[in-house]
Amino acid sequence: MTTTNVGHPLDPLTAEEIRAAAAIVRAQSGVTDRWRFASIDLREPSKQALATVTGPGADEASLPREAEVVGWNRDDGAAFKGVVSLTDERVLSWDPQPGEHPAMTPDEFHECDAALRGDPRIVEALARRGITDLDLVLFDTWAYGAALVPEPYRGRRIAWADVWHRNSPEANPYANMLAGLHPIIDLNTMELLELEDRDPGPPAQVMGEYSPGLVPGLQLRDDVKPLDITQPDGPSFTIEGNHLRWQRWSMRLGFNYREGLVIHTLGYADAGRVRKVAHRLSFAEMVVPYRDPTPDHYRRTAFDIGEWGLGLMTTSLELGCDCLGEIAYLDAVLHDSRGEPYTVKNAICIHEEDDGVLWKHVDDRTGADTRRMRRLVVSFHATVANYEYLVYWRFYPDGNIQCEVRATGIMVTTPFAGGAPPYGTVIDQRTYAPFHQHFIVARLDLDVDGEHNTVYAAEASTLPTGPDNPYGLALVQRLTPLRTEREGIQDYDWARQRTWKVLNDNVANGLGTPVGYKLEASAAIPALIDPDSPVVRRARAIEHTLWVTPYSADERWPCGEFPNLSAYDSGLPVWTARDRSIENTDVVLWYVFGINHVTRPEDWPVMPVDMVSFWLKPVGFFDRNPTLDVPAQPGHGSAHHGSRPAHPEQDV
Ligand SMILES: [Cu+2]
Repeated sequence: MTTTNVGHPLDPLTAEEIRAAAAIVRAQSGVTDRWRFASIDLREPSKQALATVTGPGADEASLPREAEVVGWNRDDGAAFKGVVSLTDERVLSWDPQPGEHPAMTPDEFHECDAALRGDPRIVEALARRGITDLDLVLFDTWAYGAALVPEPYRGRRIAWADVWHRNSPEANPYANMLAGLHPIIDLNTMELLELEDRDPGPPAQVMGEYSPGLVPGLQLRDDVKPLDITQPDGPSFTIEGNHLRWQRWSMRLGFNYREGLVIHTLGYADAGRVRKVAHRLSFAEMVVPYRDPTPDHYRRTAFDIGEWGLGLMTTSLELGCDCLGEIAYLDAVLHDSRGEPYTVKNAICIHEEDDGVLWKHVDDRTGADTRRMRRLVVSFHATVANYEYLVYWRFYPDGNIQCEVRATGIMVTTPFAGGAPPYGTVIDQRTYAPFHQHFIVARLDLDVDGEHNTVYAAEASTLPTGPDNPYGLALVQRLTPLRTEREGIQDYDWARQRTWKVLNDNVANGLGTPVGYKLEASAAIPALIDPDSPVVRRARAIEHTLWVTPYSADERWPCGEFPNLSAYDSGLPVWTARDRSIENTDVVLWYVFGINHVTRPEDWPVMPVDMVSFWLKPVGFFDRNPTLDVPAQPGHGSAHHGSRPAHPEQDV
């Protein structure tokens, strides 16, 4: 599979471009070695600019390349954000961000670990717990919310850490939390400000190992035979640069430090013409509050995208992809806090899967007609310290899109003395795993057959029994247009089976009704948190299932651009307070879904994946089932005519 770079304006920054952007702000904006770069990322061209280069005959490489740069000075903590023209080698803007703390960087995580293990107060606290081999200790740094920062450190770039101890060099680093032991660190000076050191009680003897060699008495199953997928003629997709095509689908793949994978310019070819479905799909935030008020956990509220970056946490699938069949990979280019680029090999996986039956009917006279489903899967895996998020965007031949997240990895667990706390599940000897939630905010910039769309709440409604409905059977669907941002704030409603239709009222299908896609509200979870709690003040976005905003290039981060050490949510609640019109315009849907993780013994010591997903499905986008042209399996499945060739693939 060749992946030559064709230089499209939506391609992520190259290593050379990242290095150039850092050099330009150093030379022109007084950025010194005392600074860190939180992010150097492509400033994506506007929709209008893109439209000028994607038409027939347009030169796609002709748009100016720009980088968005965020950095701060470690000496005074002052943060700046700017735009750099890579084409003109010039800083276009460089603006102070007073009071803001850019996202945590992996460099700080590692430097923090190094600083802590060299601190005599830590060494002494560990020795008192009988731990003298510091190679067996892991310092796991977490970010703070502003309201929980101890008074003397307000305004500083601080973090707190857990300390973990493993039983042997190869053992699970997250098996034994040293409860009660929490350093508080200034990340700019790497100074240990405070060491919380409470008496943890006697240590618990847990079996926290999952690697077979470390699990006592484990017999591997011996009845698992090989299951191989062979694609002798290769996969059915093609990828040129970042442009991916499969059956009728086409899209561009992007990637950045924060969202990880981005799906750009998604279209479906229908009768030889590419019909737009979405301009851009990504995850814009993930909020993980632990629901345990005890001293070890009360400040554990991770913003895995805004504080840490799902892109930065993305792991190379060289390390284990476990997709079967013919796979293509794309690398990702990121950078460290000095602005030095590095490559994550095989960051994005592209492959095709069999998925059972697509459609079927058995006719008395003519027998069975069956077509098999396949799906194109574009995925990436992020390891956020102890936890893994596996993200799969799946595209189906019938126009369906499924976004699935699998949560796995190792739960945070803590030993307890006395009775088990009610805020978690006991999973091992005197050890519990606190309840927590994973809220993911998907940013869905749908453009169904064009930019002018309206979102409708669609609800099932029963009619009263009466002369027209004598048996009480009548069920109708009510569509309510969401006309303003305030109306666009929606909650899932099981009793009414609420879904949301994104219709283009300006384009009719062959039946005379508007073309559309619907968002099926699966995996929606309620916030279940006091609205006045500090984490909700920082993440108002999680209080509702859906938000709808008119497209604005600068509105990208639902909990604010800088959630690290934030006090309030400066994203969705602030934008939507303007109550702008969202009718027949370019709308963006912000869908909040996730896992209310009531921990189980079976999730320990490594969690079998928990899967949640939502779907986008065509509703009247096509006039009928668009997959009648899917060929039967050779030698199977079409009782009428055997296996006929499909329509020749339209080149789009
Ligand atoms: Cu969980």
